[in-house]
Amino acid sequence: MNNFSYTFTHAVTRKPCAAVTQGLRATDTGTPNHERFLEHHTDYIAALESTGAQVTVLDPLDEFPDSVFVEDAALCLPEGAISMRPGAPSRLGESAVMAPVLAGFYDKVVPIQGPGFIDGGDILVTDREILVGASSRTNSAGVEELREIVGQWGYTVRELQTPEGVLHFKTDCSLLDENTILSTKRLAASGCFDSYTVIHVADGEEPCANSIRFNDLVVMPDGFPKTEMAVQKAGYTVRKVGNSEAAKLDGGMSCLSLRFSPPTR
Ligand code: CIR
Repeated sequence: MNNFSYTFTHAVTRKPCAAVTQGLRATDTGTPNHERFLEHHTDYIAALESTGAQVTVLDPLDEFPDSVFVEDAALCLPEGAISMRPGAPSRLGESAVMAPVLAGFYDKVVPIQGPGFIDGGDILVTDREILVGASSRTNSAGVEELREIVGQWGYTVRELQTPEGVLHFKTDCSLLDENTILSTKRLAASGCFDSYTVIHVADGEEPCANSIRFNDLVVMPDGFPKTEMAVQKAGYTVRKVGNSEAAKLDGGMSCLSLRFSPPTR
């Protein structure tokens, strides 16, 4: 396996803290149940570990209610890690907590210094480019700073628009392999994936667009049978994980981990 955008030796996760009940949400559909969230989180870690990856599980961090959503604090590439600058004021400090963890794996952890903002959830890395959706959390200044950093490593960054009312770019899409993207129809309609093969999420099943390809598995939230069948039919092995509690906070499968293969040193 050598496709860096979906084969990984490592993942970092953080257990949901008790204060996760206070996490950010666009619409209040109920308070997440902490116990159930922990159960789902344990299942999620087991799914990642079942592929042979080494999964780091960080302690809960009550000072940051949304800290279970580790993806937003960093971007991990083979060349180095980049510490993000999250656009929600209550989450800004999460990257400073994540950076030393990543320094355990990487020689280089480069910070986005601002004034722009950028969340990891708005970044989709494929084998040929890095797509970033401007959103309520990510602005063009943040994208530009990312472009400067990863440009030195040979990456091309394409700035796109996250659909109105959608939290993050990857709320609506996932990479399934180097050429295939699972996407909501509303996002794919913008033409942003025209050079890729697109599998559309079934109507009414939009929340499962936030899935992840992790080694041999596509990890999907439970409860979206039509899309699950379409993904299976396309030849992928699907592993379902409960996501009812994270979904109350607009979170899905990608948000719960940083996935990477650190350089050997
Ligand atoms: C937030 O609003 O920031 C959290 N409640 C959810 C973050 C989800 N993260 C992601 O999509 N990468």
